Amino acid sequence: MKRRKFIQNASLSTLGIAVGSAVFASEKSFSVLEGKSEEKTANYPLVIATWNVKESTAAAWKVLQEGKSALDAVEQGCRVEEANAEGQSVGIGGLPDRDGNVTLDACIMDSNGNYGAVVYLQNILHPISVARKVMEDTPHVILAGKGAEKFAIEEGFEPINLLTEKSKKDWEEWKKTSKYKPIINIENHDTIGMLAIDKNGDIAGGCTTSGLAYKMAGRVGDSPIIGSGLFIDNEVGGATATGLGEEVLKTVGSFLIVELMRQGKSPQQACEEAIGRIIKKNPNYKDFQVGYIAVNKKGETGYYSIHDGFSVTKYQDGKNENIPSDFYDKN
Ligand code: SD4
Repeated sequence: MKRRKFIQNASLSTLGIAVGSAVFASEKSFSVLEGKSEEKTANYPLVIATWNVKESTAAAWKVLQEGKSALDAVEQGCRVEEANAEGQSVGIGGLPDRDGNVTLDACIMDSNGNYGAVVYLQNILHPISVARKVMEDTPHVILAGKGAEKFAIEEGFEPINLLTEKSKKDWEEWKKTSKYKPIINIENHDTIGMLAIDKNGDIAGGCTTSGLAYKMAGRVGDSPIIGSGLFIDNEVGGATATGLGEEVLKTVGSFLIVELMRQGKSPQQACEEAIGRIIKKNPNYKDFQVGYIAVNKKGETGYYSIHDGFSVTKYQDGKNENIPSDFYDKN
C-alpha cells in the first residue's frame, strides 16, 4: 500500500474513532464506508501465529478444545516451536550471536493484563514457560541473563546445549565473511508470536525467539518487551510482531495496534498503520522485514508486513491454515 492510501485510511479511521466505543459496548460492528450497522457474531476459540507453524497452532487449538485458557494454549503452542531444532530463530537450533552463544528472549501476557518475560536467557529449552513462571511466581515482570537462567534451574528446568551442529556450522560459515556484522535478513524468520482466544472470549499471547542471527552479544530485541513484541488488552484485542526488532521497539508496534483497534480500527487496518509508521520513519525499509498479526475481541484477525514472504497460521472454525500475508512493498 502506498503512502497516499495510508493517508486515506488514516482519515477513515478518524471517522472510526467516533463509533469505536459503541462497537465494543454493543457487540455491533458499523460499516463506516456504507454508513450502516450490521450485527456480527463473535468467532472464537481461535489461535493465530506468525509464520508457517501448523503444529504449534494445532497444539494450542487442542488445549482450547479441552476447555483450558488462552494462556495455557499459547504456552503449549509456543513450546512446540521452541523444541523444534529445525527452526533457526526460536529455542533449540536458534542461530547464535556473533560470539557463538544462543540467547533467547520470550514473553507471555494473560487476559488480566499480567506479563512475564525473560531476556538473554541461555541453556534453557522453554523460555516461554520460564516467562510464565516469572509472571506467576515472582514479584517481577522481566528476568535477564544469568539471573533468569538461575531462576529457571531453581524452578526445575534442565540446562541443555541449544547450539545444534547445523547452527554451529552456519555460524562458522558466517564468521568467514561476516566482518562481525549482524545480518538484517528479509526472508529467513521463524520467531513465533501467538495470540489465542478461549471459549470464554478471553485473550492471551506469547512470543519467543532466539533473536537476530549473529547479533551483538547482549542484544535484546522486541519479542520479550511488553508493547513491542506483544501486547494484550482483554477489552480490545491483542497483537504480536516478527522481524527486525529494533524497528518494532522504536514504534512500540504491538501496543500501537491494540490502541488503534480501541479507537475503532479493524485488526487489518491497525496492522497496516503500524507498518506504515515504520516505513514513514525509516527510508531503509527495503532492507528489512517486519510483520504484525492482530485479533480483536470478536475473533476478527489482521496481518501485514513490509515485504512479501510473511505468512500466518490460523486455527479457527476447526480449520488449521497457513495464509500468505499482504505486504507494503509491491515494487
Ligand atoms: C528480534 N523480532 O529479536 C525478533 C526476530 C524475529 O523472526 O522476529 N525473527 O528482533
